[in-house]
Amino acid sequence: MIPRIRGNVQVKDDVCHIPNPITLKNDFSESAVHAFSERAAERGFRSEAAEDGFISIVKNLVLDEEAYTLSIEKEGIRIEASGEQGVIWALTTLLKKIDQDGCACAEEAADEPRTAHRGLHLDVARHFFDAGEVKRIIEQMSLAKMNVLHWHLSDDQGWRIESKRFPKLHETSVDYYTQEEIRDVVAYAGERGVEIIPEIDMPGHTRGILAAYPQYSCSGKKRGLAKAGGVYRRILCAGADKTYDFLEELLDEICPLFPSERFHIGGDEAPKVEWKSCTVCAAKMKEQGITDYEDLQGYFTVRVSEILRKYGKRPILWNDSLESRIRPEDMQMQYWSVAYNRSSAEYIAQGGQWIYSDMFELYLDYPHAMTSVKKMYENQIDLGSCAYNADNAPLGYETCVWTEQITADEELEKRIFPRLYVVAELAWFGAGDYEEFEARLREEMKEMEKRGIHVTPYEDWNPEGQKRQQEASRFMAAMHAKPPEDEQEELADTSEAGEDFQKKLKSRFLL
Ligand code: TNX
Repeated sequence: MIPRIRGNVQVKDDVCHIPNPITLKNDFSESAVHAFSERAAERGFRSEAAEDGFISIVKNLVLDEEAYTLSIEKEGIRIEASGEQGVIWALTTLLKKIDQDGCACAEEAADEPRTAHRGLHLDVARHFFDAGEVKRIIEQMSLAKMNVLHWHLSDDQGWRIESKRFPKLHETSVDYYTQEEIRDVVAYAGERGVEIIPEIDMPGHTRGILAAYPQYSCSGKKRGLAKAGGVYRRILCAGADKTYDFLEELLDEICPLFPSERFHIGGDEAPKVEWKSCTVCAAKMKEQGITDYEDLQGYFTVRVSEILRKYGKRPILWNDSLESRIRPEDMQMQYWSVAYNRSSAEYIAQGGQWIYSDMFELYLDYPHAMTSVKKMYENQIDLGSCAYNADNAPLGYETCVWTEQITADEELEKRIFPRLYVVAELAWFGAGDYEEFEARLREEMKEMEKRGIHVTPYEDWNPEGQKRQQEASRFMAAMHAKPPEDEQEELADTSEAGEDFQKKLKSRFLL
């Protein structure tokens, strides 16, 4: 990412000026080259195909999917990769060189990432961010060679996908993406090496769905969208077969919008209060021989996963779901909360696939006072808290931005940048010396600001003393603020989140 290439960089000559127009000889990577042309144009460079192009792209099947080699000489540039993804990263490296000084130093490099999953989770349900803003963020991710955008598209405060079959979903939530916009964002991301994994969170965090179709809750009573953040009692009824019929029809419409082979179905923070007084849930448990409400969630998850499988997709689930022994076989787990440490450690030890997103390490909705640039870098994304086994490393890292308290594009970008680049650096290269990294990061953020992106100013990257204390307390107070009167009885009791969790919260965030 930040002007640095993994592998042996040898400066063989002085400089190589990139000509305008840039000519490319390219046998196999159409979409990577299409995106490159667009991005080069933004920098004032035309590009065209040519038999003896200044840049030649050559297939080399020996290389891994994301690896590439780049050889830069005065006379021309040669890229080798096994497929589109490697070409995208090679061309992205070249773009960065254009950004730095309009020319590239003559060098040879072999580059590849340490980890396969380098993600950003973006919550567009609590507050909505339009397709243009999502694309702006995707472009910055790609420039940092991040490769997954986990798009959190529904929650208690809103549903964000146009649905032709269930139009009340998007009509109730008002702000949403049309299907055409979604296809456009997905294609834009794909050309830039970013896989989009959609998330429809369920059975909890579903007031967005239930505000439009209350018949799929246990009580069937009509209630509006949530007006504040929190964990709500209202969730989908897991006992009723009509819930699954509805989800099947809905997923039949949504799955084809997203080419990814993965689909996130959430599973976090699903209080069982309503299930416990629902006769339909009780009947389903009896029918299935289930005696535990966590296992009813497991049953729900397995049924939804079976639907996904028809579309060639495997489910990803937040680690709360591991509280049930009933699980989809092909799942991947996303670790966010220390509260489910025991079941997570067991799952990991048994060889389950997982993605690391510990809230204390990787949440970008938390202010810099709680998760500073330096702390993120120096912790090197600490895996200690989930008792992971060295033989079973995570697929990679995903940093999350939740938006209960983020309302504007500018604020969103400042939360994400520069910290996304810390994660990108660690996920691609691994850690090194903080001072050296910080110097590069400062340069990179200057480039980013030139592109019109809002970034947290340097003096706020690592708040200390009183400034830190104030910023952290302000955030914690807002997070724990009571919702409006008429919403309070809807909230679930989360005071039993667990001692581990409370301890960690105190030690990390309260001074
Ligand atoms: C927990 S992370 C949540 C989200 C909140 C977030 C706030 C996760 C799976 N659930 O619903 O937005 O904390 O930081």
